[in-house]
Amino acid sequence: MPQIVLINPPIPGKNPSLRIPSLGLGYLASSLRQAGMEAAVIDAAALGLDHDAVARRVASLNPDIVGITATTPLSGSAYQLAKALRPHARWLILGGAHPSALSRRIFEHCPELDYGFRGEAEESFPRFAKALLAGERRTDFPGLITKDQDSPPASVRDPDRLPFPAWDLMPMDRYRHPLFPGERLATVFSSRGCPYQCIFCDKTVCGAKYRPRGPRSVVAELEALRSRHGVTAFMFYDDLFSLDRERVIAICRLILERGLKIRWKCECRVNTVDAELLSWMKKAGCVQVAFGIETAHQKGLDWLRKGIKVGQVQDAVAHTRQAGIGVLGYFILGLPVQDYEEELETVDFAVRLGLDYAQFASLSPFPGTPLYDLAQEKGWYKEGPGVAPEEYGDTRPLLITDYWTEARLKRIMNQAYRRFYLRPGYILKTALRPSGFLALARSGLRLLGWMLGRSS
Ligand code: B12
Ligand code: SF4
Repeated sequence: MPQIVLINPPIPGKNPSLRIPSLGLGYLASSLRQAGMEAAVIDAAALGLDHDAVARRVASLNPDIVGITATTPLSGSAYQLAKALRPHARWLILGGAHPSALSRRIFEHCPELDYGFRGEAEESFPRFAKALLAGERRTDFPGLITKDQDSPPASVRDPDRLPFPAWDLMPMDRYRHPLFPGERLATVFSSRGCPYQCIFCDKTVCGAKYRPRGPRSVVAELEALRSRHGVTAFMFYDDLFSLDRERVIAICRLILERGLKIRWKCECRVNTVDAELLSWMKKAGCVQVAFGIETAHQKGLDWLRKGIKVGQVQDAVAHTRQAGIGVLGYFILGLPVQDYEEELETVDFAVRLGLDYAQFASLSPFPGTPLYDLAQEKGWYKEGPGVAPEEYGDTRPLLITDYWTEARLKRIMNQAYRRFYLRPGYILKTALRPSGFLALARSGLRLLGWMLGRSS
């Protein structure tokens, strides 16, 4: 019987199109195991379990410690789970982006919790868990928060020293992503931290210090996932995968040298890619790069402290397309320095760039970000149901100004998705892709449902 059960909480609103492994729980489970403890993982989101079903599983496992992970959008679900699990665990602990940002305030929202953890917990949490199980009552562990003790977030100095995530404890057959239909997939962190300072970014878990892993270790992890778990599709979710271009080229070279037949996607900043790097990435199996483009306007980019120029966006997208790699653009709408017309220009910019996919999000002041402090100061902060399609849960923070009311935000989000996805040229292009028609039909139906059901 495991002493410790780690849980990714249920996602309210059934059957999301993405099911992504909780890499943090995989890392924690392998670190606990390395420290000589037995752990189990219940990925309720991936398994489609509700809170009662998780409670029943936990009761049957009878662990001493239950650890729950939570981002802010899933904090409501995590708190509900903590309540349901209270009778079944000696100690209930919350970790992840939400407690990392909120610190001791989690206990106001959820008094059922015994402890919280801030930051990267692979080194500190196993030491704490061992002490708890041994009956010690020490609290001097980096990142540990108690009802009367705060702590700065814990950090892992050298991520290469960590054991690979415990994939054998995760439901690998449940994960899916529309980019890789029918393939087994995994997420990978090949570096941690990012030195940039985008105003909307929560860096309370991984921080500003860039800590790359060595190419050999990264490719060994890919190989292990391929050979032991049949994974052929990988998603690099590093904060800033392409900060060091030589390192990325070295990873690509190794993938090619080892003859690893895989497909992968990654997230890059537009100012860190060039034609040569992208051609290496393509050769090594990269099928999609996601860029945080955010807006079409330089004044908006500057206000977001994005540290990029509009011209860099155009170059990066053009080079990526020339390399034969698909491009996903992330955009933010509802900037206080831009009006409705200007946001529509952002949508038109997304169309002109020739992106394969675009994701539009409303500007959200997540706790732990500089934007959160600004929103509090200006009275712009509001918690509410999300205003975009496919948003899970209901705890998304919104930035509401006199101009950007919820109704106006909903209208721009609705129009953005319709304008980008429901144009004939896009529909034709997507329908002609292999498996494109099916994907299009699915996303079209979802979009239609959202527009009929939720638009104002
Ligand atoms: C992959 C990813 C996703 C994936 C899936 C998330 C998943 N299942 O893990 C997808 C694409 C679905 C996604 C979506 C969104 N995401 Co996201 N995502 C990420 C990303 C890039 C990587 C997550 C990861 O694997 N991290 C690596 C591991 C090692 O870190 P970790 O999971 O946090 O776990 C560590 C610690 O937190 C801690 N820990 C975690 N759990 C526990 C539990 C216990 C008991 C303990 C002790 C410790 C502990 O220890 C772990 C090991 O060090 C992060 C950025 C980042 N740097 O983490 C953003 C991030 C988590 N996402 C974020 C956001 C805002 C979103 C969206 C709202 C974006 C949007 N479209 O608007 C949605 C909402 C998703 C949702 N419902 O929660 C924010 C969250 C901010 C916040 N305060 O909640 C982040 C931090 C990005 C950022 N820098 O602002 N995301
Ligand atoms: S959004 Fe990306 S580039 Fe900006 S600070 Fe966050 S991780 Fe770094």
